[in-house]
Amino acid sequence: RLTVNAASERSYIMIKPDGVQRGLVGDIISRFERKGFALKGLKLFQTPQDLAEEHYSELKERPFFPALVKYIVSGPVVCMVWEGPGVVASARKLIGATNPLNAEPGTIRGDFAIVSGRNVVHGSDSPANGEREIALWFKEGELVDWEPTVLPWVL
Ligand code: RTP
Ligand code: MG
Repeated sequence: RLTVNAASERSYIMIKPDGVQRGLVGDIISRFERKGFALKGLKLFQTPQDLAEEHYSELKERPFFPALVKYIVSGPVVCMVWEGPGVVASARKLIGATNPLNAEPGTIRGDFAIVSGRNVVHGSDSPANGEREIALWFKEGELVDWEPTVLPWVL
């Protein structure tokens, strides 16, 4: 089990295969960096079927579940852990609505996507799910325990 600093909050953010294929990795990472959150984990990863199914297990009865899993395993993803106060809800705002047609311009999905089935990025929907997903996608030792020295200028 990965350790957590009780004072901090973490979110699992993932650039989905379409985001990688379309060359949006740098832009997406840049948005979280500029906001001021701290990057604690980062890797390019080919998702196995069972991990994709486990990640979205809450949706397994939904009609789109098979297509969703097929989408997530269709190419490499970028797995990230971002940390900071309120990062889970804030990341969801930066990402925008699930259906990109409802996502505001200025959000990632609002700027880059059209349909829910190709919505470029994932963000945890609660701090508890954030920790669940981090434990699912990262092994012990893959996360780096560091504090950015810029923090006094942000927090
Ligand atoms: P995510 O988990 O990927 O961050 O997305 P979310 O919270 O905004 O939406 P969620 O309800 O968790 O759904 C997970 C992903 O399933 C696909 N989806 N397709 N065709 C559809 O109606 C539909 N609904 C959801 C999307 O890729 C969504 O991000
Ligand atoms: Mg979700």
